[in-house]
Amino acid sequence: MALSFSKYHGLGNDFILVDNRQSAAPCLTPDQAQLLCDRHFGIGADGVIFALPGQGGTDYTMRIFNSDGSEPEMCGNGIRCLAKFLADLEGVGEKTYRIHTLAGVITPQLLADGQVKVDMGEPQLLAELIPTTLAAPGEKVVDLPLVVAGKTWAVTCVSMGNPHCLTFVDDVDSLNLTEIGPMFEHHPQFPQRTNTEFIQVLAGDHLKMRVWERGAGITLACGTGACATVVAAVLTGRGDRLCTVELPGGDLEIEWSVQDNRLYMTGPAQKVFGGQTEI
Ligand code: ZDP
Repeated sequence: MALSFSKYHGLGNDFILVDNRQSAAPCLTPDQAQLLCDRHFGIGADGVIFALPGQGGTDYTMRIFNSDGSEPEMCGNGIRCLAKFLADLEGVGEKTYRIHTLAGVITPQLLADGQVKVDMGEPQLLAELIPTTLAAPGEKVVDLPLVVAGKTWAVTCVSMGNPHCLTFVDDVDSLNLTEIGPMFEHHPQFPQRTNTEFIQVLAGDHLKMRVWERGAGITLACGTGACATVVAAVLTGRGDRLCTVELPGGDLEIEWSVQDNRLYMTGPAQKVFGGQTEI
């Protein structure tokens, strides 16, 4: 069967977008998605995103499979790409969408300059909501010790719908992410596994971050991770509520609003190409 797709990226975090507006279930299995994400045997991507009909009064539903076939609740760079994809399908320019996700309703807004600003919702901080067993239920994990690779790291945990474990370090470039990333991701104290971010404070409003993603490994950017980064920086007194988060693929502007406790993320989303593939 031939499948039409479009390829988009947000700061090098790349996705295969599928127009699935005709049915409520994704037209690919997790196994098929995993194969399409393979950079040698498939199209190549960090994940596959399905644009599905809306539910509960939303415009559309987003579902996503990671490149290993697992299904995350949310995807920050992905939802910017989805908003661009939908606007391209509909032939519109500036528009705000209400998107149903497994992490609740997320609202991306296409701006006049081509950037996409997303209301990413409120962060969750309680241990059982991450989920993690690093603290008792009802407590937060802020700069608590976690032993990985024989070293004690001071970690902060934030859920943006999906789990994040964040560590501040002096020099992000010197880390061997390929080695330590999987150890954080699969640590038994994260029952749903975890996305893992390492952050270097360049200034109170400028944070440099590298990510090891659950189900995808090293990626060039992570939108939910950038939001979680600013939350962790504020909670630990290391950064401001309005920050530039510098990722290997480029910068995201993140604001954790005092007024409504929500995260606002602004960044690019770019179409690369469209095509057909056999599945
Ligand atoms: O939570 C997870 O399993 C992530 N791999 C989902 C993808 C997150 C993403 N990189 C983002 O930008 O938030 C797409």
